Amino acid sequence: MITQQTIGFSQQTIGNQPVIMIENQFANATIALQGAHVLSYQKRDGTPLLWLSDQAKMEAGQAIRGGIPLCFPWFNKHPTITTLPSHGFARNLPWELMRVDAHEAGHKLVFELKSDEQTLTKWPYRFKAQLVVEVGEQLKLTLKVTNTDDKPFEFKFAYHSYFAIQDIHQTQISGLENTEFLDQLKPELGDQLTENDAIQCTAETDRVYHQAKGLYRIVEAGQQDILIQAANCPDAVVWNPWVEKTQRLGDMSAESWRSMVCVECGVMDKPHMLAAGDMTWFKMVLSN
Ligand code: TA6
Repeated sequence: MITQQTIGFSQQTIGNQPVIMIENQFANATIALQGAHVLSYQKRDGTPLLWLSDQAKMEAGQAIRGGIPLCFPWFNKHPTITTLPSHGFARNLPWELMRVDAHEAGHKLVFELKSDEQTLTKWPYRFKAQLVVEVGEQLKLTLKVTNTDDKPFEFKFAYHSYFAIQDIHQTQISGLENTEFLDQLKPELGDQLTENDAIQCTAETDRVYHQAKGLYRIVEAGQQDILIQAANCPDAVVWNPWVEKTQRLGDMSAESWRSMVCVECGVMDKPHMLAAGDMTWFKMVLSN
């Protein structure tokens, strides 16, 4: 039940985007209704967990650069229809806020997106997607996908998380050592590349890891580690656009690649098959 009386919950707008502001004894968070998109999370006496571009477009229907975009029901380009938006349509559509509950561990919000005539023209399957966001000592996201159609479908998704760092040159990502990956910048090398050291970005980095372990750490000298737990997400992506791609993107300031890194979790390699009437879920827990 959504009532303004729910302590620590308020509705505002940023640019032209309606957002939910959460403030409790553990942390503050901001979530845009479009895409059920977590824009910010910061623990009391902590530092911002997520990076949000100072040039993010806050306009209805436009992808927001930063926070945790939810890519669904495909990842990267649509497999066959090039005119469709990259990373699916879920992040560009308004989700419905179904519930906000305040309890001893923080706030729990339930957002919902259901198929309709518009989505069916882009993806011919009936579905219900729910994103449960828990704002407490940790930030927890659980995506639940239900196949409400009478036929099976395959989907991909990503928690496309942009993390706030001080300096990419001082940052390493551990947890993906010896895990096979596809370098999206050199696809000709195939998807069985591996490295046995922690990742240090020294140029544009765009890697899709499969059969990943679901426990990753962003480590930067002098900063609190960022811990990413996503046990039932089979794949991971590490992305930093570096100089040239940043200039091409149009919603990132020139030097901002230095203070962000994406470590994404989800189903980005082989699609997940969901039988008619079935439901599946994927949980990610973030902390810093
Ligand atoms: O997850 C990495 C990636 O697929 C990159 O290739 C880059 O395209 C990035 O996502 C951002 O995509 P977007 O559509 O949000 O600009």
